[in-house]
Amino acid sequence: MLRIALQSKGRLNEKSTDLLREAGISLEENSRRLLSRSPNFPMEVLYLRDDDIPQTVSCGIADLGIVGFNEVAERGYPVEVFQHLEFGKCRLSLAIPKYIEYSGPEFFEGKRIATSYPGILDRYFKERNISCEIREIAGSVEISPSIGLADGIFDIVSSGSTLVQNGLAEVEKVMDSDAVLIGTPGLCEEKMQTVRTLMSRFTSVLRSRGKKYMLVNVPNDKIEEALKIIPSMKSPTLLPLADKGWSAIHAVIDEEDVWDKADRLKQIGAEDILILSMEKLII
Ligand code: PRT
Ligand code: ZN
Repeated sequence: MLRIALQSKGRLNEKSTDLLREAGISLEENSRRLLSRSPNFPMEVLYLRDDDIPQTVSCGIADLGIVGFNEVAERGYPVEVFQHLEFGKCRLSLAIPKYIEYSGPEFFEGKRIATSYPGILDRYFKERNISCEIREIAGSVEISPSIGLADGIFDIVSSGSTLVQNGLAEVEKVMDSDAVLIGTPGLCEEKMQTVRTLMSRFTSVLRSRGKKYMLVNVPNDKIEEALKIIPSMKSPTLLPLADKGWSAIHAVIDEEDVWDKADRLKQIGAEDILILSMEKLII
């Protein structure tokens, strides 16, 4: 049985439990429980604050965890990063008041920088031989320059609107982050088999996200042209229609391309374009 640590509440909680459910792993609904066992997969879930997940996994109290890569990098506990999960995407950046001219990372020499991620920032400046004063604060980092606590900040940025609201400009991106599946180093073979099953299910779920299934009828003499518009993952699925001279093509396409591809297919004489949601893509 594997134990996986998930964030108990916060930005990654819902997306982590959604991923498990979409991978066919049922979870008990009672959110007040700290530990809950899946009824249909050899796994129990331990709900923790995200700050505690890397250490809990590193020392083997949990075998696995889902946490922001930023937390893994900050805490520095030895863990295996098994898989990037493509949600919780953000970046960690340096920002300064927008009216100040920025000359490059040397700007920060001798400056005070407020952050909740002192470890990552310290490494960044040491690699560049820049010495500055890192002020560790737990929250509301972005107001530090306006109250005179710091000359700049180092924080998580997603849309960038928090920086703009606080009169700050992003000047250096230090790292990208997303949620990752981490594991205790050196898990036994029996547990690793379950981890591999889990990762392959996660891969299937992630692959099908943002994808649609398209069925389209095309005149036979337009098949070649149509296949250039909707290249398939492997060999295309081509089925003859009862109506002679016509065929149906089935293909998996990116959701964002649906309208563009449908318009182009219609222009070459395609008809009856059907777009379906895709639940899983198991390869
Ligand atoms: O209670 P617990 O300790 O478990 O949670 P927490 O409050 O420490 O973390 P939480 O839930 O806020 O975030 C969990 C993880 O989500 C982070 O470690 C990141 O990996 C990831 N993530 C993704 C983010 C953001 N996007 C994000 N935008 N974490 C925080 N923010 C905050 C950021 O701190 C800043 O205040 O949002 C603001 C910036 O957002 P924009 O869109 O205005 O740029
Ligand atoms: Zn936290």
